[in-house]
Amino acid sequence: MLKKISLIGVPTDVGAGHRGSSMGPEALRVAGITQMLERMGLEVHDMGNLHGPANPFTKPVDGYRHLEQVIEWNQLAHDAIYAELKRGHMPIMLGGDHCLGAGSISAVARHCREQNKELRIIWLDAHTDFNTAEITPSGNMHGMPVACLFGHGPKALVEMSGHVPTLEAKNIYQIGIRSVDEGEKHFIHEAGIRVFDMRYIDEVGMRHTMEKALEGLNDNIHLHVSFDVDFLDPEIAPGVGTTVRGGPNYREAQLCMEMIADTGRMASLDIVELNPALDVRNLTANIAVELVESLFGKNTLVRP
Ligand code: 5AB
Ligand code: MN
Ligand code: MN
Ligand code: MN
Repeated sequence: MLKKISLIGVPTDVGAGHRGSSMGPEALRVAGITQMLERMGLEVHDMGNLHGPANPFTKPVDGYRHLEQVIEWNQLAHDAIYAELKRGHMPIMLGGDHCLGAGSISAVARHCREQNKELRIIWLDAHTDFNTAEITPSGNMHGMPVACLFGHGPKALVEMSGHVPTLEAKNIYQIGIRSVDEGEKHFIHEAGIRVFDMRYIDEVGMRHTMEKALEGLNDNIHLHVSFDVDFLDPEIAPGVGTTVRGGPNYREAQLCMEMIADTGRMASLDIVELNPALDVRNLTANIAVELVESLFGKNTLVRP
């Protein structure tokens, strides 16, 4: 694991239906993300927040809400993350809504291609985020980043990594899924994405699920975690715009993070969709920071 961390705040909610995830970066800082990482022995560079367009809060046009602003924020995130990877730092994107997954992951993919590395994405989310302008029920672009990475979406986002499509089915595992729109179902199936939904986790448990998702990792694989906070059950994480009942509980989420930590291979991370305007005393931000602590190996004991 890289020892130098760069925190990149991307304070926007242009891709979401609710206002407020733009306050996510600051809430994570208030919850002590920097101090926690330093306690874990890491060198932390807080790059501050990126500056982009305001949220016009207008209606969707041709299936996209705030397309222009979404593209601009994604380009900013892409450039910042790519620059940190290039200088050997591990970027942690503090979102911001999940439309930023397109910018972030396209930067990671571009870096991997240059380094001749394979990419594996662990997508932790209640949603598959595989909508397009044609099938979206909302026009909100935080429901579209995975489709963009698979080559379906606005040209500027689809082409951001310099290679279309940015991802193929072999590059991504989705975990915790429990809300998929009708149109997305067909599309996800067609794309062949491995989706470990809550039904699967109920049936076989988080341990087996993560064993599958992390199987076959080696030195040549860059592991990226895209952590949409609505992955968590809303009972423990109410501070998100799109809550869906029946997510992983505290211990299941911890186990998920601990098993990722055990691989020692996480090389970039997004923390997205935290909405402080909907939170209770910064509870969700605190839980997110605790889980990220586990992601960095807090509970990894030297076993006999
Ligand atoms: B999130 C929904 N599928 O497209 C849509 O939180 C919700 O980044 C998207 O996963 C949720 O509007 C996007 C209904
Ligand atoms: Mn998401
Ligand atoms: Mn989600
Ligand atoms: Mn959401």
